[in-house]
Amino acid sequence: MDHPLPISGQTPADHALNDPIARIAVHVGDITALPETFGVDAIANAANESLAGGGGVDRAIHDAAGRDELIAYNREQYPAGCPTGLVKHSPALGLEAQGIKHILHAVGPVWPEDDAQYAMPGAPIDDTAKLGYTYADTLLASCYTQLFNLAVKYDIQHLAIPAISTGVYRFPKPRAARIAFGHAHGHLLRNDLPQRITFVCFNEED
Ligand code: AR6
Repeated sequence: MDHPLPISGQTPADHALNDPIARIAVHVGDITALPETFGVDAIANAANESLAGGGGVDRAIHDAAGRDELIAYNREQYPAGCPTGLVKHSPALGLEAQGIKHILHAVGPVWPEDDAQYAMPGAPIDDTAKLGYTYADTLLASCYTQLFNLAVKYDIQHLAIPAISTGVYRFPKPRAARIAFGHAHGHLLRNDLPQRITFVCFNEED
């Protein structure tokens, strides 16, 4: 069956190669220690608005890239930090030894606890809300849109992404996965870059 939205100018062979589902992978492991055979040239970070480091995957990435240098770079480039839902770029610094050139620092939303201002009027303020009916859904979706747009801007071939917001920010994991995969699929349908996306899960539950 023909693809509904083929990338312009591609041959049937290109078309098969560019099948969006075939360009998405899941890997269980540490995003700072990916096998070099993957050819990952950029990783996303689950950062906070300060861009000054934190715990979880943010800590692992700072440790691997060089904590002081990465904090100094982000402080100089982004003195106001990064608002929730947006993404900022840095070089990979110490991770360049692994072939990684870019870090995309995404600030995901904190999953709201019982606060009506975070849901559409009338929607439940919990994981039973339909997808898109909490503002946290929109903010997480915005992170993914920005990540993929930056992948195009920086000519990123293979982007690895952790499970943004699903750790200390408590975003329900299945809900976050639907947003992540939906946006990845939608982007790949229309774009050559990144050629591949690997969702890196720290454990089987992720
Ligand atoms: N590689 C891949 N995934 C990881 C790794 C790793 N090395 N370590 C943790 N994870 P979290 P958030 C997974 O809490 O929820 C930080 O302090 C983890 O299992 O790192 O977006 C920031 O500075 C989980 O599935 O990020 C912010 O303040 C996922 O990464 C805040 O936490 C995200 O968990 C951001 O919270």
